[in-house]
Formats: sequence, structure tokens, C-alpha cells
Amino acid sequence: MMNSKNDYPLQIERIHAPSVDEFNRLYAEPGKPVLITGVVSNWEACKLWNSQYLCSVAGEREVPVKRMSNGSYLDARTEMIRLKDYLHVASKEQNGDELLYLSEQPVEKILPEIVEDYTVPEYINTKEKLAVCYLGSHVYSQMHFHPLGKALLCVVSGRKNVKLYAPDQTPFLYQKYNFSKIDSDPVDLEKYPLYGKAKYYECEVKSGEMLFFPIYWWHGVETEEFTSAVVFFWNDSRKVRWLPPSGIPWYTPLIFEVAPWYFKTKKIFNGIFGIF
Ligand SMILES: O=C(O)CCC(=O)C(=O)O
Ligand SMILES: [Fe+2]
Repeated sequence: MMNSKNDYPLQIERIHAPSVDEFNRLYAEPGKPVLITGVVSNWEACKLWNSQYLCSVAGEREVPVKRMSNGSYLDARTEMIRLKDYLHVASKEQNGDELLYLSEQPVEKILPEIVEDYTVPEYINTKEKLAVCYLGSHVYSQMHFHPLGKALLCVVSGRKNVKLYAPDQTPFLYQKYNFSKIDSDPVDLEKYPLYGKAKYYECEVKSGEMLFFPIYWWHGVETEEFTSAVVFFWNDSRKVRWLPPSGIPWYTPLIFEVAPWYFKTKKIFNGIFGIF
């Protein structure tokens, strides 16, 4: 990947509401990230979703929230908390290195009151899909890639700052399963010197915008102000999953394809590693 100092960090392409055919041809098939405007902005959710609304429709619900240090999903603990109590925490600056984050929870299951407020983007071409929500502020999701397929990060309110790394940057990212061992941004270069060589794309995803992550693309996500988002996941074909692009160790798919079989059901597997 060639770039001069002037155009660094690399920029993610932006496009206004592409057709399904354009999306498939230009981004999904070649595995190229893109920021899409003009789709999520039509959702009712964009007018509705703030703390007050969420509190009024589902404030009494007990929701699963992760307690995590420095965005680390690997050692996060999940606890149940009333949505209104969580939103109160999320409205203030969180201190210390233990943060609460309502992250990657299936929307239909935990907040059925809000599923009518959004529509599944037509770019998703599989019957099986998963919609999860992220609600929080002052939180960080450590670098990871999705080993099973594609994702669309749809920001409803607030904004997220995302750094993306192509699969060929993996040698500099200290991979552990589908995560990076790097646990902070800015990165401690004494602890992780190879990171200094990593080339990344950076982009801000604002309310009404969505970012497409191809399979095996690394991303770390910073959320400062209170932000609500829905992420859709849909699987790539077995062929795409089993033949990872250059940079991803050849045995990586084995971890995600054979281990579930080993554990007998995919359900147990997802409970352990999560589909992020
Ligand atoms: O918003 C976040 O904290 C993480 C989002 C993410 O990892 C994704 O959309 O795949
Ligand atoms: Fe992700």
C-alpha cells in the first residue's frame, strides 16, 4: 500500500446511497470498506434515539452491559442493569479503567421496543443476519476483525471514530484470535513496537451514516459522546472464509470454523468469542 506523508492516515471512500449492484460490485465483492451516506439518515430512529426516548420506551428493562477495562472484550464481564440506570452512567464521563458498555447485544432480544425504528439495509443478501446494538459514551472497542463475514456499522445518534487496517497489516497488530493484544489508543510503542509500521485508514461515522467492514478487516472504534448504533452482520461464503487474504495466518479460519464444531454447537462458541 503506497502513500505519501500528505495523505496519511488513508481516507475511506464515501458514497451516497449506492444501488445494491454498485455496492456488490465496487465494495462487497472486492472486499473494500466504504462509508455510505443517505440510507440510515432515512430511519425513524435518527429522529428518535436519544437517552430520553430510550428511557421512555424501555427504561425499566434489564439489559446486559459489559464491564471492561480499556475496551478489552477478551476479559469483559457482563452484568444486568436497568436501561435507565445504564443511560444515566453513559450520560456522564466514565472514570477509571473499568468502563460500562452496552455493546453487541441483539436488538430484537434486549430492546424489542425499538426494532420498528430502523430497516435492514438492502445490501444484505443473506437470509441469516444479525442486528446488534451499541449504546454508550467514553468507550473504546479494541482492534478486532470479523472472521465470519461482513458488517455495516450504522450510527443513529452521536458519532464514532474508527481506525481500519487492511488484512495485510496483521503482522503489525499482535493478533490473538480475532483480536489485537494492543489495549490502548494511543498505542504504547515500547510494548508493541511493530505497531509503528501499521498503515491505517481513519474515518468519523456520524449520525445517519454507515460504514462497511469487509471480512478480515481490522478496526478499533472510539466513542466519545453518547452514541447509539446498530450493526448488521452477515456471513460470507465458506470459500471466502476459508481462504483468508494475505496477512491473515492460513490457520485462522480453523479457529472459527472447526472450534464451533468441536464445542458441538455454534451457540456455545458465540457465547465465548462473540461475533463482533
Ligand atoms: O462501536 C463499537 O464500539 C464497535 C463497533 C464494531 O466493532 C463493529 O461495528 O463491528
Ligand atoms: Fe467489529
